[in-house]
Amino acid sequence: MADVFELLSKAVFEGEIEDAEDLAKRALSEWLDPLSVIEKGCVDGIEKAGDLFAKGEYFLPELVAAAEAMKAAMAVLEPALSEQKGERKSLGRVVLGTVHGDIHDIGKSIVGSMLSAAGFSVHDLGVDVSNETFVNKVKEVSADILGLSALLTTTMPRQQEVIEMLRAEGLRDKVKVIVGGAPVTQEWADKCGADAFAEDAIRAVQVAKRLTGN
Ligand code: B12
Repeated sequence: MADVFELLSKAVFEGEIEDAEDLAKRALSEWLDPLSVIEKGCVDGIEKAGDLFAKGEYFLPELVAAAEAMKAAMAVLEPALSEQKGERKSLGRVVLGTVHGDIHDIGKSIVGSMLSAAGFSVHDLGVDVSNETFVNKVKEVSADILGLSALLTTTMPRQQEVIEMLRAEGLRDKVKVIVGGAPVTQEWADKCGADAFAEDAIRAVQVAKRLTGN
């Protein structure tokens, strides 16, 4: 019999919104770890949809449906992730968002939830965030970390622009910049002047802790 991870992956992959939501609830009622459910269920399903899209076997409406199903499941799972946080002192202030021209928010939001669950105070600016908005927010909250997400090769240059703008404003040595997103690599992180790269949310937490001396 298929387990809840497989069923959830399939519901996301097929863009079945109600099934995805119900299966996420079922997973929590079975006391499964929310992060495992996200990774083995939701992420597995959305990646399968992405693979078919890349091969030209899935079209945009199917990809959108898969993303909607994933978001419905995430809406159930993310509060459970945050509950693991408990009462602890903040490990630091993080400003996070997806760069201008890019509306992919699923991975960025998982990173935000995980950082928050780990004890960071996260200011999530959402998607399609202008370079100025990032810099202004870093200034406003005296951020320790700025996390920039980019899912498109065409929007990765925005990460470098934000870093250059921080430098121009005299803020570059006050905040650590972490870049991420599917096309982002360590090589790009070095090239664009970031302090670090993390390929997934778990590593993002490890890197954020290292950079803030926690
Ligand atoms: C879902 C999806 C969509 C959804 C997004 C819905 C939403 N609300 O987010 C929709 C349908 C809207 C969409 C639209 C488009 N998409 Co799209 N999409 C995807 C898909 C299938 C999955 C992305 C995803 O959510 N993955 C799951 C999450 C959990 O993984 P993740 O995002 O990589 O995040 C993890 C890590 O990267 C990292 N991370 C992410 N952010 C950050 C930030 C920091 C600071 C750190 C440290 C780490 C980190 O941690 C995360 C958690 O582990 C990818 C394919 C893929 N495999 O990536 C294509 C993909 C990214 N899209 C693609 C394209 C081309 C598009 C469109 C241009 C399509 C079109 N013709 O219109 C538009 C662009 C719209 C825009 N302007 O942004 C291409 C990009 C190609 C490229 N190299 O540039 C991809 C790779 C598909 C493909 N193979 O062709 N897309």
